[in-house]
Amino acid sequence: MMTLPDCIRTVEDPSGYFVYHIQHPAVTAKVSGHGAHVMEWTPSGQTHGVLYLSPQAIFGVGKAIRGGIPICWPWFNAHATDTTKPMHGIARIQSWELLRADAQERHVTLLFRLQSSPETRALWPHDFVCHLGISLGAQLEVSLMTQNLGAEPMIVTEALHTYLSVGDIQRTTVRGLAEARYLDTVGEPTQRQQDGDVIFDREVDRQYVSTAGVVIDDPTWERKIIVDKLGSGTTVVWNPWIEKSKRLADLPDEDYKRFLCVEAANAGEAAVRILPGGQHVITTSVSVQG
Ligand code: TA6
Repeated sequence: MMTLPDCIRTVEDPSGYFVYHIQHPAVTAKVSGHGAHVMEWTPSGQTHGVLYLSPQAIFGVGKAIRGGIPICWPWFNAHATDTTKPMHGIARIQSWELLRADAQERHVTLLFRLQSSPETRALWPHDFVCHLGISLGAQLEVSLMTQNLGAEPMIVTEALHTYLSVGDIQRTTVRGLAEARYLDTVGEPTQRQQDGDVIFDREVDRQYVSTAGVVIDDPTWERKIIVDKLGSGTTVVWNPWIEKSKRLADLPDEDYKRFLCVEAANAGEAAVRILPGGQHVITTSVSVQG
């Protein structure tokens, strides 16, 4: 077992995987080795955690944790041809290896690795190595690097599926997507164009064609959350609203009011083609004002 900085405590979950509890002057956080999943992140000075984590999240082999930042890779949403394969790919339900953990004066960094195996090849016929770099401090930064170790090109869709905690979804707005084209996947998938800020008065499940950062305005908790990104051509915005929340066993019925997802992604026309020996990096950064 590698030596960890004093500010990181390892707790073994009953499901047998490790959760890293970080208690640092600049930040409090939890990261699970299952899925290399940032579950909680609270910069010092913030009353409310910035990431939403469902109190009914299921921790188990083959299960995705509801909340935090699930890593959706190497496909986003359902598999293109085989619906028996896991939703949102394999990365978020695999156990990742913690390679390094460092604590600096103002932040903590973790580096995880996932390598192809007979188990992953059974689901996705490619040889790869992925690294996930996480920097936690006043700002959160998550970078997913994919390297193609095989002899064939690989096509990847992906999302850093960030759940953000808000005081009241009905008073929350997302700024920075005005005029952007998007695929509305609520009901029959339909191409639309965004008019002004994104508001939440119904189920929202949209894949915006955008490389821009956005600002989430949360007047209830008097704070703004800034989500920026690199290597991402799609911004996914999701809130399940009332009916879908009731259908999700790992989400309290009323908790649609308490979060939204703003995801740095590559989906649809932004799918990434990685040549043999090539690599691709997608990064999301989150910071808070107020
Ligand atoms: O955030 C976009 C989305 O694809 C939604 O359609 C919804 O399914 C969400 O991801 C959550 O997916 P999950 O498999 O984690 O329940």
